[in-house]
Amino acid sequence: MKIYQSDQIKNIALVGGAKSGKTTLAEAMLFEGGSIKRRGSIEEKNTVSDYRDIELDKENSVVTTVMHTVYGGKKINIIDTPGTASYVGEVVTALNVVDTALLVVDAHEGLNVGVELAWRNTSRLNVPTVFVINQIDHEKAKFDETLTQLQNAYGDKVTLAQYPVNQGTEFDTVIDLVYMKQIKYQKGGGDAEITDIPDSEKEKAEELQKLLIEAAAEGSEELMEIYFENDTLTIEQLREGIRLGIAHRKYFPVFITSAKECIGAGRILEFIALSAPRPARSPRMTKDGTKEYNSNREDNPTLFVFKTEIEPHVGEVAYFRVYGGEITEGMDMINTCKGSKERLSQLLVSNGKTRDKVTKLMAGDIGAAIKLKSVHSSDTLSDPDHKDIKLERIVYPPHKYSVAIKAKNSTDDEKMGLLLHEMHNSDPSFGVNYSRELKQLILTGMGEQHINIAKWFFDNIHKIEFDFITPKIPYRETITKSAKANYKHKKQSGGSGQFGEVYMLIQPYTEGYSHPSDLNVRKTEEYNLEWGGKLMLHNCIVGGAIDARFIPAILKGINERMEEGPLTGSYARDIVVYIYDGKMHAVDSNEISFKLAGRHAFSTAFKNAKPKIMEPIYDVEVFVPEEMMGSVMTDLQGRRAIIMGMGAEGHYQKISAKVPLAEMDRYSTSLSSLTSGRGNFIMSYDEYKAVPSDVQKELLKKYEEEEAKNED
Ligand SMILES: Nc1nc2c(ncn2[C@@H]2O[C@H](COP(=O)(O)OP(=O)(O)OP(=O)(O)O)[C@@H](O)[C@H]2O)c(=O)[nH]1
Ligand SMILES: [Mg+2]
Repeated sequence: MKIYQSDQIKNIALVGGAKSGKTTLAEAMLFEGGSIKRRGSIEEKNTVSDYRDIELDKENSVVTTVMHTVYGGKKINIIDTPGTASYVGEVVTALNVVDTALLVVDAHEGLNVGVELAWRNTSRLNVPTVFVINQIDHEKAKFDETLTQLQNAYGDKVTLAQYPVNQGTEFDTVIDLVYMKQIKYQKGGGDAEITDIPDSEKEKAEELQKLLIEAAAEGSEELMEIYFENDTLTIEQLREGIRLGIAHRKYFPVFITSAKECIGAGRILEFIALSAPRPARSPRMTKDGTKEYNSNREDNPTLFVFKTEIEPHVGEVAYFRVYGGEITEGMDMINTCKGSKERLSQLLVSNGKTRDKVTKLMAGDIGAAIKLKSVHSSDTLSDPDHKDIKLERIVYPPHKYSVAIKAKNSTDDEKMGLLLHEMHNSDPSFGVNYSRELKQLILTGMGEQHINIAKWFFDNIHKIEFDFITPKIPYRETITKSAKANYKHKKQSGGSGQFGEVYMLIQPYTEGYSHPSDLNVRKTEEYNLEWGGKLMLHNCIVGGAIDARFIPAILKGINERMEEGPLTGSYARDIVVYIYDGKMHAVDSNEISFKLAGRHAFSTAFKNAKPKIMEPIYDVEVFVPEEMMGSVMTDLQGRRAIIMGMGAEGHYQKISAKVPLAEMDRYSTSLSSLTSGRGNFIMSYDEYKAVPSDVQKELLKKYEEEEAKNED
């Protein structure tokens, strides 16, 4: 394959709502660019992009797919992304490494939640965006309404570059406002007939072209001046204005397609080749913020791995974008994030599962490598002279859904763990973590469907039986008043015995607490607990009643009990302990005796100190269309939420609330069904708070029942 220079490369991602036609459009583009001889379809299960078993089974995209074609002498790298909302991690991956997004809008759906989500991601990641209104051939296509919705939502810089002359099943003709020509297509592809604009369309076309020229003139001051002077722009000036406007997200052109009938895909490729931003438009910073890599050939060879995927019969494939220099086959590189050596024994460019060898890739290009030793998403590979170059990692949205998973047969545990880690490596927005505290393997993701990918693989490929379980809540225990207790551990068996006695007082920890007046604190130890909160230990022993060397053993006993709180077995926190008296025996006292005495005394004191169960409270921000506020609020109140505020945020209303984690189980699914998928939310940990007394009662009862079951 030919080697393409940085300025001959364009990188685009197809984003948008589910089933808008992204994969079909990618297929049409590959066909128009001559990369495939025959177009596949979703229905026939033979598209280049949706080739994985899970995609063939579900008939939609699940994973980003890298493809490329050539048009007008430019290599166009195309990344197709899934539109299903909870696969958003894949969209974020793609948008991190492309220079333009094609936001595909389904003409009979109009502006739906998928379009809104895609728009939010392109604007958050500042990716230049071109709208493609697809499915104009659909019998229910409503082009004008869709355009108005887009302009109302995203402003009048959403400007037509084309418009359809007809729509619905007869659709075959568009007016191109850049060329000011009519293009009549043959359904299914083939040469289009380009003619002058007929009189019947002239007035409309001129009016719309004026809007296009005005938008383009805003691309630069120079063009603005030319426009004021001449009241128009030449086609070159128009192109320049469009190019600048897109690159700075000041202008969002709208194109028209029927991907299914292969109408319009070639024109978009031509537009991308001529007017879409170059790779230099999207630099990537180093993690330490000292250098920006902007796809410059003069820089040292640097590539950024944005995705890895294990493929049957091939092994792990690493997809990367070159951000500096040129990369050649056989090159030795350093994985700067891991400090390991990697040889690029094969350089590849891919079209779905088809991969071709290349000898060289220039800065700005996208390629793949196989047989690397240890490379993960967001790793940087650099030449051995630049071991410290680490490019900024991809940042994924916080997870919205979590579930605990348990293999039905414990012999599957290890295999299941490995497979889940593989999934995480290939899609870092899918998390897997063993919680030592909860003793559960927790999966986290962007939504229920995201987590269900694991289910699909276990059911269909690996045949592992498992259960999804509601994750336990990491409760905490603490006390609300002070209490005293003592415990004597005494055991006599044969020769030497065990003896230790401890007197302690405990009280709640709050900042600036004061000591009881009758105790004389001799030594203080402060511990920041691993699970949050504090333990303060005060030694108030007088007259050597307990030797100082036994204090660590007492602390150990207390710690053991704090790790498994006396109420429900949850971690205890925020407690002040005073050890003020005790007894020891010259021969029989040892560490184990004092550990046990400390543990029991603490346990009794804890139970007498009006203990409370605390639960994690989360700050939750919910974004909903105004008309759905009522039902979302009612639902939140049913979740013991405290509403902190409400206000407009863009086209949405934002509700801020504090909600107990225990009430957030499957919230993404509930919110989605309450708002027909339009609602969105983020949540972050805020603080621990005591649970209401009825909840405490219930939790105590549940714990007792579980304990009784375990003893049976
Ligand atoms: N009538 C019509 N149908 C289309 C067009 N483009 C795609 N379709 C159909 O719409 C359905 C979805 O197409 P896909 O290409 O899978 O859409 P997608 O956006 O990739 O979907 P996800 O990957 O699930 O996000 C399929 O049945 C296609 O045949 C079009 O231009 N016109
Ligand atoms: Mg798709």
